[in-house]
Amino acid sequence: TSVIRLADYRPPAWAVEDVVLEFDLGIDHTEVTSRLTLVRQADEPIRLNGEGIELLELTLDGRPLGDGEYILANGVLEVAVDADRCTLGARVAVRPAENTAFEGLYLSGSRDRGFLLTQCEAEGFRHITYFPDRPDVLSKYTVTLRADRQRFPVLLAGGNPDGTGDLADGRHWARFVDPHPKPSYLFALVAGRLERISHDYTTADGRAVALHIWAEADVIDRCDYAMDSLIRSMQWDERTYGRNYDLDVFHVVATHDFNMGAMENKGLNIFNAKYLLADPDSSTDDEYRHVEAVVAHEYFHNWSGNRVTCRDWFQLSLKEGLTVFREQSFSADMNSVSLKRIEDVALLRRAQFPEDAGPLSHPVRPSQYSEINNFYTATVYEKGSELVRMLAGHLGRDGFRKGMDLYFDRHDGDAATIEDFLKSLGDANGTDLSAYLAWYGQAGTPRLTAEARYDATQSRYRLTLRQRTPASAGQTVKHALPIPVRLSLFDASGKALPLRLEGEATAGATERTIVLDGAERSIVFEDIASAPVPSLLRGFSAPVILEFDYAPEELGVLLRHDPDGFNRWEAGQQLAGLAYDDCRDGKVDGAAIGAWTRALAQLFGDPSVEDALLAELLTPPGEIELVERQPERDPDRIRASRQAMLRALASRIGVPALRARYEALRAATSAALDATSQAQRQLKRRVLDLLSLVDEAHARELARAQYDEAPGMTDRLAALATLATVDPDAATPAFAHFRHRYEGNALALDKWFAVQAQLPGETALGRIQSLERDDAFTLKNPNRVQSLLGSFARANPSGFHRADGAAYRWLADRLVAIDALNPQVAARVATAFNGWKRLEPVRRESAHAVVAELASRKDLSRDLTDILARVAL
Ligand code: BAL
Ligand code: ZN
Repeated sequence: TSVIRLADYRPPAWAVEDVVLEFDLGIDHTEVTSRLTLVRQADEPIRLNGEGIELLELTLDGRPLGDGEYILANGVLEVAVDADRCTLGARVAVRPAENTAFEGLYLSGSRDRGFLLTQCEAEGFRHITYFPDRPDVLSKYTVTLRADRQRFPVLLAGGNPDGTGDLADGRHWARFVDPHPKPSYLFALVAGRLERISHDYTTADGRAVALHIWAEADVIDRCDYAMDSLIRSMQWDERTYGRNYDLDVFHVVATHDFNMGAMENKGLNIFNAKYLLADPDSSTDDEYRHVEAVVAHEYFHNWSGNRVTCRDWFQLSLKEGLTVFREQSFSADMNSVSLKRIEDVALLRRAQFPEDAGPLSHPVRPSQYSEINNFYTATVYEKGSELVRMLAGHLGRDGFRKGMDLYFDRHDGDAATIEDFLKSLGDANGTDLSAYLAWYGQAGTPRLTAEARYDATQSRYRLTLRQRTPASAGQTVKHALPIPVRLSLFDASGKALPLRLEGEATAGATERTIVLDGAERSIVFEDIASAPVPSLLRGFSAPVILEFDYAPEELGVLLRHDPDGFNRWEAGQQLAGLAYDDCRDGKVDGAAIGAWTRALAQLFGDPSVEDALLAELLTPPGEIELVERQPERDPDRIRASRQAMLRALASRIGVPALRARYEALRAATSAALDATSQAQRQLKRRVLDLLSLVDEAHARELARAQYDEAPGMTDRLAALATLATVDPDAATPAFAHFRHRYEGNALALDKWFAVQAQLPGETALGRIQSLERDDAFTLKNPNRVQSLLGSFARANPSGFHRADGAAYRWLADRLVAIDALNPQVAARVATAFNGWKRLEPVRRESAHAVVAELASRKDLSRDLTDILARVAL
């Protein structure tokens, strides 16, 4: 397969000033007529991309072109033209119902009831018509849709409405004009039978905007929370960044058939139903938060992505990292700053750190790719957001806002680069941020080591910071990066000390940010009366792995006293990591496990600790994160050690305290969605899980009762998961009940599949195979595939990595089948093989055999081939 390189970028040879599109829509056959106004930028032929479409007619300035007047080869249509300006017309046919890859124009749902929709990012538009399908070609779109009125009563495209009307034979039409130039990946249309909810919104700058959320009739009553979230997002972006919406209508559409989470098409966002629908009976608290976050994310793209887009796909993080950062800030403002930070860092560690430590590791701005669909990754999104956060931290709130204003101002209507972004932020603040560019080009998670020396005679504390980034896939030479380290020092009683650095006249604040911008830096704090406990990298001020040789009791001090909610949790995580080391191989013995259980038992009984934070503190790093602590991984042993440490914690807290806490939380149970109620549910779940380790019979009864009594999905699903872990047999009737209760509710059934897919141990594969035979299972639906195969392969280490390799062989078989339908989905599931090299030898051998065999096949898609080729290396 061919490789695209950042270094080879060249501006487009032809600009497309405007695009006139007409669609004659049909499920089996859709005809697309296009008229492009092209303007020469370089002395080259016109080259348009097109894949899987049938060319019916081509015209140049109205004159039909014959066979010899153009070249059509390898997905590129080439027309040599003398003039500097011309109109190229094309008529093509596409087949939506046959499009199982969900890229371009396709059918969601059944032939007789479903609707038509598009997905164009990154390169879907070339499946709709011939076009220079690259993000730096921005054009004005006029789109007319024509279809049978009965079958397709609702016709939508991006832009402002520009007329509707009837046609002969029961057909009708609707036209849309988008005044904002946009790249082809932001084009969208939707046609079918859909219901809507609406809201009249007025922007801060006075524009009346009709907001519409569209969904199929059976789920339209589950869109209210998304509408609330949209309104809050619009208000927040006006308040926080001074950004207003810029069209007269804003459509949002829900579909069950979608490869991504959602898509920010201009004026017509399309959502995977999973991130749009929410109701207490079928959605968990986490899902409510996800809906709020994804609605905000897609809305925020209207500026960070649409008004200012990317020059090329290497710059993907320019819009994605920035928009994730904006979304995270919004969610923090709507909920809790420190809980949001905990959630985001936990995700980074669970998803991005392993990605960056394996063969799929790549920089936030990759330098090459062979399939761009495979770069919608945790690195581009989540690590990309961390880089923006460092820049924002560097500039401060007002400075960052000034920088963002200049970026939006300067680049409105542009296809920009990461350099443009850094330059705008820097110029607005009279500073040079180009040193941060190195973060965008270097893969791998830096290791930050800190070493401390306390000199009692001089009351001085010296901290030496060093950095090192291990070699990563295809990148062996690493450079020092600017690493902002926010820190405080505490005395043994937990009091934060005023900080005076060597050479400074007076002590200042109790928190400082030190930037490590070379391989090593030492700093000396004066007037430190006794050996302090450092709180380092507060708020997770840089996406690195911190190594500092804490004594367990020092972490105990931070865990009890650090006012930075994130670092308090972090101290607990670090201590849990040490405690885990004390629980390896069946022994449960050492200072760390003692300190961890003691500190948590104390916090458990402390009424000043909020429920939500306590629930987080009671959750040690997961099995996937703990892998990082073990050079050669054996998922069974990791799981056993983790269970042993949790059992030690539960014993320390004690059955009476756990039971009492559970009963108190049970008495408070409601379906309310406020933060307090959510926190209670979350803590209740943690308490029940702990209880199940030391008081099994009673926990089983509680879980059964919780399932029966649950007023909403959060409690119901938690009970099901606990019951299944404690006693799989006892859980069988509950699973059957759930399956029946939610017949026809796709999102609830996804959770039913996912919970079962994550049940650990040797029996997992057999369970998966029988779930595959359930009537509701299909390889054609991406959410269903993720809920069963994705959950199993990625979130069930002990089940997937069984020692005999049977699950690897089974997954390989399924990947081939999925790939024939939907290459993007197959490629995503295949990333589960990313970590095979670090498995213990027996598993490594069988994983390697499976990966190598798959990688040698010649009949797989470019998406899957690309992942396998990199993973197999
Ligand atoms: N642009 C792809 C989906 C998203 O990140 O919003
Ligand atoms: Zn995005």
